[in-house]
Amino acid sequence: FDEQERTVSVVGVDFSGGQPKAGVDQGPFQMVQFGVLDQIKELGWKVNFDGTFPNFQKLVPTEDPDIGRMKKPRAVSSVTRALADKVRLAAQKGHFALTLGGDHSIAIGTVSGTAAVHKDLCVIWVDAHADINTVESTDSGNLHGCPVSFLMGLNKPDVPQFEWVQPCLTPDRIVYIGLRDVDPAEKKILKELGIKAFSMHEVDRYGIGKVVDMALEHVNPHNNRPIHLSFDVDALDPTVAPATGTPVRGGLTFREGHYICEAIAETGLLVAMDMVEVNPALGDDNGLLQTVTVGCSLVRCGLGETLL
Ligand code: HAR
Ligand code: MN
Ligand code: MN
Ligand code: MN
Repeated sequence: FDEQERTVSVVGVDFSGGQPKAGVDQGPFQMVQFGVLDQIKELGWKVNFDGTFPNFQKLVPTEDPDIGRMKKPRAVSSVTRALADKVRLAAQKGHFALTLGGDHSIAIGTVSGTAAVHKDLCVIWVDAHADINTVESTDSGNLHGCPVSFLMGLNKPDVPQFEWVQPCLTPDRIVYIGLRDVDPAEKKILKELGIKAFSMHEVDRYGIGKVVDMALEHVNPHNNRPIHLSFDVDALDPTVAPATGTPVRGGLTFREGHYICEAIAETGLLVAMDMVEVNPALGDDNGLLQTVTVGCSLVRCGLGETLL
């Protein structure tokens, strides 16, 4: 990014329809209230924030019965479609696209938006979960467990509500870090497509430094692809980020999470970041503060905050 381009477009997605727990739609308010926008400005970025809430809630239809196993398909579709447009416009201006969620179904929109502009995009998905269930394989029907299948075009025939989604990700251009709760059907998909994943087992074995090196080497072998970092706060251990809808024990430490963001920022190739699944309604006040704080500091690291 040159001087003029150091602008972040921040989109707050007040949306929870990709999963059943209320409150995750308040994640963006909380992070903004905690001061994330000023913190980003202090790092030297210009901040472009459309703070008119409700931003996306107003797109949620009142009637949205299940289609097959899918829950709230119309809501997820219309919100992610509008979000994709916003993110695409930001990327077209050369801005860094920062999206504050919201549940992880919104990545259907964010990755679609950046991929429409950055043709050679690769994605680093930091999560306890693989979020690659298809509309057939999902047990829960919660679409936050499915975004990657839409982005890769794995749902055939096309689900009419999501026909607008252009398959924009190939198996070699996504890599996971932090997995520890992957459904059997998802394991099968990952294996069959040869998708690279560094689970917590690999983080233990190699250490986070080596894991991030290997992840980048896999997804960006020539260091020339723009990177989209989709960070689900539940990748962190629940002791570090308790206020989230589907916490899983044995996650990334505070430093491991931050190291991932720092090292990716250091490549100079990061063009977009999602911070999702911060749910202020879950847990006690301390857990809430802890989770919102860590969400904001991960964002700052992604935007180049360094220790020294
Ligand atoms: N794999 C399970 C499902 O499909 C759980 C998915 C999700 N939770 C998340 N996504 N927070 O990362 O329902
Ligand atoms: Mn997720
Ligand atoms: Mn998750
Ligand atoms: Mn399609």
